[in-house]
Amino acid sequence: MGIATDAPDPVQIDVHLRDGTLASLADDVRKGLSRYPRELPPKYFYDARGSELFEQITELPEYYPSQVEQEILDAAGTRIVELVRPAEIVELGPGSARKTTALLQPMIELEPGGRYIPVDVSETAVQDCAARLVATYESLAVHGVVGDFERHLDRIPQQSGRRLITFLGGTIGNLDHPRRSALLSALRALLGPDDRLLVGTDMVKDRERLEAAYNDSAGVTAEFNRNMLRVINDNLEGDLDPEMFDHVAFYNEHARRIEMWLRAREDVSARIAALGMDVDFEAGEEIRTEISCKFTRDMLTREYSAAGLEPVAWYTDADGLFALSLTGPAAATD
Ligand code: SAH
Ligand code: AVI
Repeated sequence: MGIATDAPDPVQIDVHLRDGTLASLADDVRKGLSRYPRELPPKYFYDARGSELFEQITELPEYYPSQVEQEILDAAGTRIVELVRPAEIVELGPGSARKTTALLQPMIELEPGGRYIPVDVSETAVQDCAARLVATYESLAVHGVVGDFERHLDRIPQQSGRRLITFLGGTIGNLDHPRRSALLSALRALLGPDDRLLVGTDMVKDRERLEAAYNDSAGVTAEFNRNMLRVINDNLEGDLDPEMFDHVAFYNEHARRIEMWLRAREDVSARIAALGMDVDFEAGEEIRTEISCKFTRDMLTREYSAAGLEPVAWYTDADGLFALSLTGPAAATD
């Protein structure tokens, strides 16, 4: 006998990438490799392999941001949920969403039947976290969005109750100031009066600790960095040899950011067939693949204020290595 089920599927996933992404990858690669300095956007690290490599990074002893953010969430997750009382959590760039459990668990305990909306460019990340979470929380609905949080915020499903938007991991630091300010303003526009935004940020600290986190002794970050070239090869019929490029990561103190580059070990000639493009690198020539900005509390307060957001609460670890800021829409001043 078949089992009749009228229950709605607890998982729905909308995919807004694929063809569009290929077009934007093509565009970003054509432009990014034609200008100086050469530069590629970090969102292209995250195919299935890149997402898996990032997960390995989170386990590295040197990569303190994941461990410390987890500690802060473990200590403050229930308090945050009691303060906001969300019916749903929208998360930008969740990856595996492992840390988000510290918010989902109390949300469900407070009121079963909530909804989780992960928004990530990595299709495997959205699928895997959705499957794991509905298996863990019987009453949770997951509506995944495979999309770019800089382009597809309008595809986030209609709100069904008070909303907490989370942006964890310090991923906001992978955007430069103009892009952060555009994203924060767009997020502000999504918030109703009782909705809240929770952002994780890595804080300014000593160079040694920062540089160690991006130059791990196991070489995982180097592989993650080189994965960008594999993504180009796989999607645009390229023949860039990742082994011909060294991983370079350093703290640019003036700009308060880690910069990751790929540096050609010797002269390299490559073809990206889908673009009809030949690219030549002289030995030592570099491509910037990521910036990872570090913050102070003052910088954040100013950036939030400029986006129409006001501080609600601040959570950090004893050493102030990483912070979570909870903000809400600023009261109208007119
Ligand atoms: N929040 C998780 C994962 C951080 S890794 C953590 O803290 O461990 C960054 C995540 O953001 C990846 O899953 C990546 O696929 C996603 N991402 C990066 N740029 C994105 C973009 N422009 N739009 C949507 N997701 C993006
Ligand atoms: C996702 N993002 C916040 C990470 C970071 O630290 O900037 C990505 C990363 N790059 C190298 N290691 C980790």
